[in-house]
Amino acid sequence: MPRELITELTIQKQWKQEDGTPNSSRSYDHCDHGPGNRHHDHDHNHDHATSLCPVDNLLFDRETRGWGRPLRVGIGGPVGSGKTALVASLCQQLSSELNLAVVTNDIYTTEDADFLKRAGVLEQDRIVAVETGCCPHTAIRDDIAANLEAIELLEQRFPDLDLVFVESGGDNLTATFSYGLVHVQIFVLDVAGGDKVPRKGGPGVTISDLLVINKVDLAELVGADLSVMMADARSKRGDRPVVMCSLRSTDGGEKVAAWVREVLEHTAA
Ligand SMILES: Nc1nc2c(ncn2[C@@H]2O[C@H](COP(=O)(O)OP(=O)(O)OP(=O)(O)O)[C@@H](O)[C@H]2O)c(=O)[nH]1
Ligand SMILES: [Mg+2]
Repeated sequence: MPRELITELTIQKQWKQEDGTPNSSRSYDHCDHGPGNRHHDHDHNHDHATSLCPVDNLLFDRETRGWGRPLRVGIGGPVGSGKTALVASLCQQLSSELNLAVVTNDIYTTEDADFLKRAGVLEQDRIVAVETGCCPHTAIRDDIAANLEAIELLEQRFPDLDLVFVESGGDNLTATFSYGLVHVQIFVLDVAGGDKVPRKGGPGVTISDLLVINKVDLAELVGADLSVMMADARSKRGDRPVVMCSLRSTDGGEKVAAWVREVLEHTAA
């Protein structure tokens, strides 16, 4: 499998200066594609995951709401796609540099919070479970009170929190977070669900701030064509970023962690 496919992150660079004009002089970690340039309109082979995040593409309305802290990052996606594995990976990578907490959502249990506590990814009282008792999307989009209470509890316990991950219960392609609950949202798909899934669309696929296509290690086993998945994801998402990974490998979530760092950096108050 070409390594480029596994690590590729497409990012639109539309940074603007204070007068609203594109900031073409801004320096990037490596390649600046420039405003409006589509990824791969050029002939070179590199990893885009450390490019600056496209803050201007984020859908959260910062003009009226402001970013505030802690930054709240929603993680949604179908059942079993790897949301908890991603939360675990992000906590392991970021906890030495950031003050973190996690809210998990399960319908009838505290399974995912228990898993994260057993795995020791954070101190136990930094992980709070919400038992939704209802469809997962209801608790992250329509009636977000229980999740807001969980975040408030964590903010009281840890007044200097930098970031809270909110993991949705496993749902379907219609699930999205309310922007009253999170600032940015990541949607996680599973290669084993079939290479058709990105082209089925839905708001998680099309407008999440970052689309993660996980379990690339299973592609051959399930006959999934990763290039089809990437092409379909791009065509659904335009220039919104997509990353492919396997959270089975220890460095599987690195690109997502890099994206989170960049969002944090560029949403600083
Ligand atoms: N092969 C493989 N397995 C993975 C990968 N990521 C996660 N898994 C496994 O997939 C299963 C489901 O992962 P979870 O992280 O629990 O998925 P989830 O999306 O949180 O599941 P729900 O919260 O129940 O919707 C677990 O057995 C993980 O170990 C991956 O990249 N490759
Ligand atoms: Mg989970």
